[in-house]
Amino acid sequence: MRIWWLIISIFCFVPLHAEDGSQLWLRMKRNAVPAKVSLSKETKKTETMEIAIRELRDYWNSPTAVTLKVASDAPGRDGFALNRTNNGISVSSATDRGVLYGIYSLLRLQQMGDSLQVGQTVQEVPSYDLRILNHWDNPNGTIERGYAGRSIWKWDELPRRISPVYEEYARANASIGINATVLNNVNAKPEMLSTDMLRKVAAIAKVLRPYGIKTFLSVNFASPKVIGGLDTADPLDTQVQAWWKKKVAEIYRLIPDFGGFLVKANSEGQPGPQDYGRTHVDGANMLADVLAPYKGVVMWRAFVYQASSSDRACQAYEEFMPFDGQFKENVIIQVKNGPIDFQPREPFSPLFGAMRNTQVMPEFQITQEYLGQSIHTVFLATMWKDCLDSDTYQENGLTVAGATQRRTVPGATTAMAGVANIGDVRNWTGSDMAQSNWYAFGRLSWNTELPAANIADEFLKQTFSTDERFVAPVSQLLLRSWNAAISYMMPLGLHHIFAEGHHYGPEPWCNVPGFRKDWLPSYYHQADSFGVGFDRTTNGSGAVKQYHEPLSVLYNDVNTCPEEYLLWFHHVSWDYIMRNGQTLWDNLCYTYQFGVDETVRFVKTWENAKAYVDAERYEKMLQRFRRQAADAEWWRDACVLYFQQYSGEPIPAGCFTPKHRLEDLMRYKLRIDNYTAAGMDKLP
Ligand code: BDP
Repeated sequence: MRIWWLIISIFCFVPLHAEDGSQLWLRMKRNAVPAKVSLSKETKKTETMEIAIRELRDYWNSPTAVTLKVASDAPGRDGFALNRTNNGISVSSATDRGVLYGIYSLLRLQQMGDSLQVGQTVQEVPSYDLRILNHWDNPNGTIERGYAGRSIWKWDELPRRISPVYEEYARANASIGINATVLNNVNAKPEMLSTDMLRKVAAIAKVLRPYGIKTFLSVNFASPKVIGGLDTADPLDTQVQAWWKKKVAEIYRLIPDFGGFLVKANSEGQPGPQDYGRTHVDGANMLADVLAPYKGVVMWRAFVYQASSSDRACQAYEEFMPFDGQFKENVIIQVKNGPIDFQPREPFSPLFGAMRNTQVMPEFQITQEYLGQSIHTVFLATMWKDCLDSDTYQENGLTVAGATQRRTVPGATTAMAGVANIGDVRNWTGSDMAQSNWYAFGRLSWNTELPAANIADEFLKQTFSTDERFVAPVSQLLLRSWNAAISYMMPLGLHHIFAEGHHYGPEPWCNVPGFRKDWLPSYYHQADSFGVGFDRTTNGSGAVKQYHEPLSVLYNDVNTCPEEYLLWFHHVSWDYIMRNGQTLWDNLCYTYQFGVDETVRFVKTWENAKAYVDAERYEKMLQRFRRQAADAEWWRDACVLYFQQYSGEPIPAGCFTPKHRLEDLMRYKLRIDNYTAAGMDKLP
């Protein structure tokens, strides 16, 4: 009788745990008996230290005892040392935060099936001071370019109710070294700075703080006017300055360790200092002065372009280079990886390395606005490495990583930003595989030297399975996925031929009457009966001149320009002979088809991985891989058939037979809610 009762109660009260992806890469098995963890004598038990102790007690499965130690001679700047002797393992750092990163590193080793040997020491110091997420979340709960539900910040309930998700978020970030976050959209609403909102922000900051995460806000430059009641937001106006001073004092009363502001000014309709005849320097330095007494920083975005006659790719450089050396030392210029806008593939922005007397930080987009959103699997570590490892040639061997990691002045802050792909769906990122990009951003901002392959392995082993029969093929899939996406979307340097507005599918023909021309695909592809591509050589827009030699010369010459950037820098004739002997037209067709073939192989790889993945995540990802393969055909047909109108050439025999007709694709309009997982099968 009793036993039956027991069985029935277990059945009723223990939920049958469906795999919903909510645990991300943090899937350690909880100990039945707490692990042996102690603090060294002089180490204080701060809140952060309590987290470190709790994590180890609960999840460190080894009998080897661990001692945590904060000591001034241990690595600083969030760094740590792990050291194993006969007496056990010590985790030491100059700060409690460093110890926290140390214990997560130890737990990662355990999850990966690795261990520290006696006598072995591991020392790590992060590449950047700030490893920061940028949420493009709005106060009304929507997310600009968000594909994983609504915002995790529940402003309506705050500060009364603190969602448990905030702490899960903090923990996930700390486990991969992320130590800062901007809570709201760069297209910032002025009311974000109202006292009411700031109290809510303070409540979030309080949860994030013990996990070593600093809170930042995006601010609207017109705030003194819109919520301050002033009739101007001119940065040189003393009343405006006084308003910011008072506002910042209020923020620091509520959030003593507040990080600072992120500003998108005079870009895509946002207000800025130029509205008053002032410059980016005037605007950024005014805010920097106000934040300086509190050690706050200003991250001022270089993503600015106007509907002018000059090439959009040139504008950030033209705007910011003349100001080099004029920004205050707590200003960091935040530069997108490429000169245009998070396209599938761009050369690195020429501002990297060129601004020598200004602190510059790279901004990457984790959310896949231009890379299949939360449907396509595109592992971005490969793409970010490509940028970070680029040689700027500004100085001997100075890469983008090197240029952004060095300090222009001793007190300056170094940083790397990523536009988050996080929302309130159970698995955080919509696609279970898209978690890998959040993971990769954290790991790379911690250590830009980490190979993409290591990051893929780490992610897969912790999130899915350590079985090599799973890890080896799926890791290959991830590593090839960026190149595959470029191939079926925009090969050979093509860019910005997306559908208008949502940017999910292809629309190289897009023409919206009255639209600015630099918002239309034809501005970027320039297809005509001669050829295709944007002439940015010295005969064209001259963008090549913004690169240091030898790059400027290399990019300028069609014969030496790397083929992956060919149509970025050159307008090339359809019959131009590529390095493999094919004409440009044929090569374009074959590359699109290669992209499609890759996605078909990805479906196969995933099907073969079935035995190693739980049924829920397997099924959901399978749907996505299939959708990606169908979308790749959609992209291929749309682009090849559209360009064929100009080239007048046939698709090479045996390359592929289009699945769609151009006129059908041109009529098709994707409704924004059609491409959520539920509506995936409604696409062409
Ligand atoms: C573009 C996005 C737009 C952003 C903008 C930015 O389409 O939603 O506001 O970037 O970074 O790529 O400011």
